[in-house]
Amino acid sequence: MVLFLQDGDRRELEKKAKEEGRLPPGQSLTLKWPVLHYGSVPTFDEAKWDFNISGQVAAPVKLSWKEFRALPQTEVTSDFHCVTRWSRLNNAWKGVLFTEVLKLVTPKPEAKHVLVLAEEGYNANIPLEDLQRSNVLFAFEHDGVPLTGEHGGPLRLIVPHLYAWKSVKWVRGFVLLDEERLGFWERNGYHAYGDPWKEQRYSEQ
Ligand SMILES: Nc1nc2c(c(=O)[nH]1)N[C@H]1C(S)=C(S)[C@@H](COP(=O)(O)O)O[C@H]1N2
Ligand SMILES: [Mo]
Repeated sequence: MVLFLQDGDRRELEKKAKEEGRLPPGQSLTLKWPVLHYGSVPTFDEAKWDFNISGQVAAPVKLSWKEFRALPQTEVTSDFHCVTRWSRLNNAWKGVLFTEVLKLVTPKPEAKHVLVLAEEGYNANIPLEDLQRSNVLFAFEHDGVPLTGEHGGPLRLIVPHLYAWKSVKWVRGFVLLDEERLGFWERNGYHAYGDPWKEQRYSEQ
């Protein structure tokens, strides 16, 4: 009975989200927060953790956890769309804007692409200008509580306007590139860009 009523609520909210143009084509609304990733949840060891910016920059930068947490913080609320067809709306993220982190390096003029790096070799490619949007951030808090390990804690990237495989969990840095280098899912059949509003789920090949 309780489940039935909750699903009624969900459907009402889903209808509203569709009417408001908040739900991309082929997506359904979830009120829960599914956990989805490849591999196992890495353990966080502050002493070993660092954040690296390299590639097409004047000089590479390495930050400790303390240094990263000392950067200016922002809160951004955004929607989250997974290619497996669920969307979660109104997520309140707290963290450091990508543009704030980028200020720490001097990108070379040819830096146009980014490969975002995570624990255990996971990565995702994103154009630099997409990461420079005002709602793209490295988050360590969600809806007022610290990110749990299974949701990407201590730190994950959030890129609301692309499918959620680009929102890299357990992020450890990024490489600026002069040409596109495909990431983990992008090499395995997912679309290189991944716009949910255009249903760019899979690559054409
Ligand atoms: N490091 C890493 N980040 C990742 C993934 C992954 O497998 N590894 N999966 C992505 C996918 S497909 C989705 S839908 C979201 C899921 O985030 P959530 O588990 O917090 O809902 O994380 C993304 N970030
Ligand atoms: Mo996903």
